Amino acid sequence: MTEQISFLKRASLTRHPLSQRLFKLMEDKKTNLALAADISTQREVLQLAEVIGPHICLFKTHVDILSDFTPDFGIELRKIANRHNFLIFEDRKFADIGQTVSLQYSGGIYRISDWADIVNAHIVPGPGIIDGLKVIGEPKGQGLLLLAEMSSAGTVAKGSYTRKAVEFAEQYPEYVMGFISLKKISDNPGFIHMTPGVKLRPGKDSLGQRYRTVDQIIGKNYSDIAIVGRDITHSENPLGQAVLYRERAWNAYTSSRKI
Ligand code: 5BU
Repeated sequence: MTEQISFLKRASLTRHPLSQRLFKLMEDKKTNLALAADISTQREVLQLAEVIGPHICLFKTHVDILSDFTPDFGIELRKIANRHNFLIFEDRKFADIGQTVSLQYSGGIYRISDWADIVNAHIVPGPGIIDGLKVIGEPKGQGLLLLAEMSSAGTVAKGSYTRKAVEFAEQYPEYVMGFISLKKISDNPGFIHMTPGVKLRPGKDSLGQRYRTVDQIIGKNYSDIAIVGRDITHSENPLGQAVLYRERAWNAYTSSRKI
């Protein structure tokens, strides 16, 4: 097992400007918590960002869930992100050829590249998908995460597929920031690992989601960022729950990194 390195040190070990910013803001704010805001109205999503913003490093959206989307959504969310110093991650999971994803990323109704700092992609199409997104995102200083593993039961993203994602990422260190994965899968300290499927207790939902705890994914598996959705958004006290998750995720990080 290689040594576990602090976020601050890792900021100097990546050439990716947005990864540097994310590592530094995590250390500055002392949070490695990301919120998954799977809510269907703009007002509620923006309200969540405003309230939980001071406690997170990253706000994850599914913009196509919104029933009342207008272009103001991206503008308003950006303002809140700038005020509370967090990044915006649109969990779009692109999966097509390079030419098509470049259009999906920059155009359509959502114009994701106008407001999201980070997007993600499946590697099924091959590295052309990275080239297609990079054309749009790199000039804007944005970043990409590759889906190397998924939290859902029966996922086929494992073994040689996961290793392929690492191989692809290594070819694009100036654009790929890291991975969605259940554990640390690369020893390159510049890559960031983010893990969804997190709850206070292990378990599952009725549609294949599987949950692990913060201690499992950050403390034992050396992932970096815990992505939490319903266990915060659907709790009686989302702010209190976010504060609790923030403490747990940060403690799991500080007690498992050495230098
Ligand atoms: P939850 O409410 O904490 O279960 O939400 C998890 C979020 O993370 C949700 O937005 C999913 O789309 C997202 N997710 C996931 O759950 N598992 C994965 O492997 C990936 C994304 Br990739």
